[in-house]
Parts: sequence; structure tokens; C-alpha cells
Amino acid sequence: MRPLVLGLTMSLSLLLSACLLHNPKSLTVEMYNIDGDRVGTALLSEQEDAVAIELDLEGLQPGFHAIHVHEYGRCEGPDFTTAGNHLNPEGKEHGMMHPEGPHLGDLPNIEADAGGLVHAELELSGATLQEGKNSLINNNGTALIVHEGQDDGMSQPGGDSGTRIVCGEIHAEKESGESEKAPTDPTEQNDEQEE
Ligand SMILES: [Cu+2]
Repeated sequence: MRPLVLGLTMSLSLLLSACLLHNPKSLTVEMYNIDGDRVGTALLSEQEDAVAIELDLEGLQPGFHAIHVHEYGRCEGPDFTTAGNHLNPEGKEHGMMHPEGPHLGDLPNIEADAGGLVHAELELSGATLQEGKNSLINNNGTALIVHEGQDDGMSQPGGDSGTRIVCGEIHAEKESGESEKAPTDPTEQNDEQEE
């Protein structure tokens, strides 16, 4: 009987640690440009009813750039359309200044300095790294995307922010041995592909 009890205890603790991995307090997201070069990181950390994002990037054009969380955790170059539209679980309009917005994934513009560097501290209000409707790690995750232009905070569907130039996949850390789930086809639900 003893080995059986031991075995059960071990599988229970494995199960518990797996749950903890799926509910991270913080995550580091690697950011890549359209050539597949790593250009920085975003450190995401769980806050009360928000996720804080500490972003460091290099190699951008100086000036303002739009940044959003998009709905699928797939960054495939050269256009990153695999990340789908903005994360918008509540069906709102796009834009930080829109009266019926914003999307959960909307964020204020970031600014690259004369050397092309960005250091920004952002907050994604209402989002979570835990599981649930507003989770960034549900299903196949989400993606943090920087655009060539700036977000005007109002235009539908994506703030007229232009080409996607940098992308980072946001996933729960996987336990070793867990195989990747088959990703959904982003084209199925995307009638209007956002810029
Ligand atoms: Cu975007």
C-alpha cells in the first residue's frame, strides 16, 4: 500500500506545481522584429486588477509607436498577422480616447528616443496573468505588438497605427514534456484584419 500512497502524493504535488505554472505572478516576454532578431523584452507582472508591463526595446525609428496586446500568441513574420486582432473580450470599440472603448489590449503610445531605444512602464488595466475572461495566457496566449506608426486613440479598428514591426508571444510557461496545443486558425474569426 505504501508505494501507492507515495505515488498519489507525488502526482498530487506535480499537479499543484503545474497549476502554479499556469498562474504566474510575472512573465518575461521576448520581443522580435520582422527579421526574427530579438530586440528587447517586456516584463509582465500581476497587479490588482491590472498587468504591469516594463518594456525595453532597441532599434526602433525615433518617435511614437502604437503598442497593443493582440488576441493570439503567435508571432510569425514578416507581418505578424498570425497574432490576430486586438485582445477585446468585452467587444468594445478601439481607442484609449473612444467613448465606447478601449479594447482590453489597448495601450498608450510608446516613444523611442533619438537612438531608437524605448524604456516604458505601462499598465494594462483589467487584464490578468491568472486564468479567466481577461487573461493574457488563456488558450494559446496573446501577443504584444509594436507598430510602425502611432495610435490615434480613436480610429477603427486599430487606431491607424500602420505595419506591425515588433512582436512578442505571451504564454504561460510550459511544464517540461507538455506538448504545444494546436493553435487555432486566426483567419477563422478575423473578418476585418486590423493594422
Ligand atoms: Cu496592434
